[in-house]
Amino acid sequence: MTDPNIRKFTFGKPFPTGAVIRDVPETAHLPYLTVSEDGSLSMSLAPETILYGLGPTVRGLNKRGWLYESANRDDSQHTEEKHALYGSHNFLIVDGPARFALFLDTPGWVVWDLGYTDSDRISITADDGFTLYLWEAETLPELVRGLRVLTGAPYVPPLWAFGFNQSRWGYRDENDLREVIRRYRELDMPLDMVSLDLDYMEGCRDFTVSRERFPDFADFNRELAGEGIHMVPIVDAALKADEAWPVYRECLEKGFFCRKEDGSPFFVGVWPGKCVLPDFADPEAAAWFGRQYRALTDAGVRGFWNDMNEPAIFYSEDCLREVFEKIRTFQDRDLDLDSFFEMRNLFGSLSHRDAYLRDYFHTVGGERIRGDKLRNIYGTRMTEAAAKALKEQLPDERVLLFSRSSYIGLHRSAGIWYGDNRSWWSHLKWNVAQAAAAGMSGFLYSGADIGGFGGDATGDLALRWLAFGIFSPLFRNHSIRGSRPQEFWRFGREEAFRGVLKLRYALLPFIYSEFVKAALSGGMYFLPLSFVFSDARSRRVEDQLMIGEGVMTAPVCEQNADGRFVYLPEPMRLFRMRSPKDFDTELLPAGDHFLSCTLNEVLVFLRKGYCLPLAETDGVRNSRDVDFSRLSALKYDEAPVSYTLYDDGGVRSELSLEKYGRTLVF
Ligand code: MIG
Repeated sequence: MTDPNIRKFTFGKPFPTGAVIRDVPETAHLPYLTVSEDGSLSMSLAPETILYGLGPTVRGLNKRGWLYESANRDDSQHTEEKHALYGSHNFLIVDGPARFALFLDTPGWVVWDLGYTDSDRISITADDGFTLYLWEAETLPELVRGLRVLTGAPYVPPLWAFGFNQSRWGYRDENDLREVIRRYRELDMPLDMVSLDLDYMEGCRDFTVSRERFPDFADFNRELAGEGIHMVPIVDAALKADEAWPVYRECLEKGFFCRKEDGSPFFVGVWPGKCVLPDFADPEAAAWFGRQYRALTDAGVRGFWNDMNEPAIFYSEDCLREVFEKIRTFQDRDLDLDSFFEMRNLFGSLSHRDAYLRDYFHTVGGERIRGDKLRNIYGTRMTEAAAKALKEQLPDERVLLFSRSSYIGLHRSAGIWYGDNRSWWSHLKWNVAQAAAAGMSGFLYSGADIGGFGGDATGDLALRWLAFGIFSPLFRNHSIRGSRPQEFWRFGREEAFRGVLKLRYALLPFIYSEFVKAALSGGMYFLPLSFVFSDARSRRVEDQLMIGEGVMTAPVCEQNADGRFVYLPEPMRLFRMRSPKDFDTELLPAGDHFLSCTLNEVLVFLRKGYCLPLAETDGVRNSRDVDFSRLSALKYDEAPVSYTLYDDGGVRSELSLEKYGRTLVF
């Protein structure tokens, strides 16, 4: 494969995001797009053109017909009318008579009108200067590979990070965690990780652990590690403004915070109460923040999730004061419709205002840059700082790191999760599109909260979601405090949950190998059908995905359905799997099929010439127990097939992953 011919076009003075790692010569002329005087880019679309990309944002796989914003935002209501979520992945594929991809590199606001105002036109407008990269290729995977050539290879976490992660906002102490782990163990349901949410900290202060709830954290970590369980604590972006806390004092003394125009700290409210936002755009401040992770790595922690780094702001100190002043004027008034809602809105509109980003400044190389100019790389800088520091602290180990906010470039250092989805069937279906879109931009290690974060899950939703989730590299059940408990043993049907969870562990060698192959080749782990097959129908399928080139999954995303329609672009062998060993199978011709799928089943499809290797899962408690050297395989027919398997060679870091590949014949 030859590298695509990438063209580069600069408009204005873009702030360097660090996303691009390759030198590309500047061109004066751009194909396809018209550049207007204000830098807006536009082109007309043929009726059949499909648009892909933009990462795991709102709506489906084909991005045509909606207006999207690159504006990293903490918005927990992921409804269809939204325009932006936590990450900005300015990568777009245009797949029509013209087939090309572009990456618009700018850390500021971008509006993507993708056939929203006029269904046959694209118009892209950035607030600030940008660098545009554009390239063509024959195939969709080749277009994705172009982005990898430009921005580098994805992060590969250690093997244990591909195990199952049980999380919940609300596990308060050692005993809560012990109980969760005990139940999984008792029911013979494998588990690799438990996430720690805000509850583990001392008053939501990053890098602290509550003494009361975790009397000896290092000791507890050792106890769990002995059982093959990793604790994965959360780290929030903002730091509590508490003079008695050394981390905050140091942040103040060194001036490592975002500032108001007058140079004083920009105080905001987040979980801990009054906080400062560390200035991650200042390399020294970022490095200092990274060093703080040592408090937890010293206690044995090897995995983290970085949250609230859009940055999330509940209120700014100044705006809160104004609101309180204003609210008094409503007291004792006869409130009519307008004034009542105006009053109600005063508090309601305080959170996550875009305007806050214009109220604070970063300091970069002595220069002041307003918050909104760098909004989309704030969380990326935080997480890159963590990744760098973790490498220094643990030079011989690969660690687990994933973030909520992201920008392309971060895919080299960490994974992402898709934030606060809900226990809705529509969000299960949306997860399918998100998984493929995240992989396009390079975030191979990513996933949604399985079962849904907000709201109350039901057993059938949890099972159906699990049936898709077992293929997701980041494989985590997470839910909000106060919601219906959502661990996989909360809903009865234990045999069904166990069978599907075990299937994940049987698939671990396959999942890990396909992941590594995608990472090494500049490819994707999950692929839309159109990335593998060239027929017209495949281009419109949004609820079935390929895993690598040979395997397809088609989750049931509808309540009370006893099966679903599945489209097969070519003959495939269906495995209806209830556990690694309990399944039935049939050969299906190309075309449309209604396939039954009971709640305890997972539909797995195999192409001719491919196989699905499976590990033994009897007695498997976690990824440590999975034996990569004793595999069987599901096959399309009797003909021998070879499979390239990757073992992770342990958690050692300076690994050239290529080294661990070997070919098996089944
Ligand atoms: O505003 O730490 O997306 O996973 O459980 C909520 C509490 C803050 C948002 C994260 C979610 C996490 C929650 N956090």
